Amino acid sequence: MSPPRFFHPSSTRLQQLMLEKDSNLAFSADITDKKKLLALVADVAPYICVLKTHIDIIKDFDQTFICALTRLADQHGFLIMEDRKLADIGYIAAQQCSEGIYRIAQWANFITVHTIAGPGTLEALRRVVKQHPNLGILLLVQMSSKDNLLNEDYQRASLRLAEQYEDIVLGFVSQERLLLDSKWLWFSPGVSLSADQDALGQSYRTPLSVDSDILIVGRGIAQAKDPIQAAKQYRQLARKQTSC
Ligand code: 5BU
Repeated sequence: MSPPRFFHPSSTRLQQLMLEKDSNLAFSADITDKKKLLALVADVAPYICVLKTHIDIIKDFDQTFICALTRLADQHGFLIMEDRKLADIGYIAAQQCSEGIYRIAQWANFITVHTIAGPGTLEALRRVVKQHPNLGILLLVQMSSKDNLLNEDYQRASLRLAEQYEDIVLGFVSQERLLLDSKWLWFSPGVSLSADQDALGQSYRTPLSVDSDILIVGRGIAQAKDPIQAAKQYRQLARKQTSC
């Protein structure tokens, strides 16, 4: 079976967008008001190839939000990564992915998944992906937060799981490239030019010190005085890191 990076519709489209838009930048739109979120996304959309969401923090969520977001994605050319960090037994993870009010599998191109519960989570998600072929899985192997518990044994075991489920796993959320094989996509959060930490354990590196395919920036853009200018600057600095 060929690895998903080369045939999955979302990884193929992502690599196309990265080239077309000359961007390795993901904007993490961690904003709780849907109108404000959509307005900011419209502003920075020309400079990003991925929009990362936490759909469950939006206080006025409804289906019109998904319509507006996917319209923006089509209009401006970016993919949507829902940072849901699924971590439960397969039976529940599958439902969290496709049911409830969010129905993530219907609109997300990527969803993040913890490996803590073992292969059952991925076994169940394989069934979801069969029904939603645009959805790809990103496994969390490292985190940016200070003193997190993802030790090296855990990371190695997670990488092995990815190999077993390479038909649905497109890559990783990580702080560095842990494998040389170019079949995987690497996404890195914890990127900022203006801070080296926040008050709650987040730790940051500058774009130039991160080697990854996609650099994820949240508050560095959202809380900048001029978010459009900030998005342009992060895009410029992030694209030097590209290996695609
Ligand atoms: P920030 O505003 O750039 O700190 O936002 C970072 C985003 O990336 C936020 O949505 C986090 O949930 C997400 N994140 C992270 O910061 N660190 C990690 O290790 C992972 C995700 Br995985």
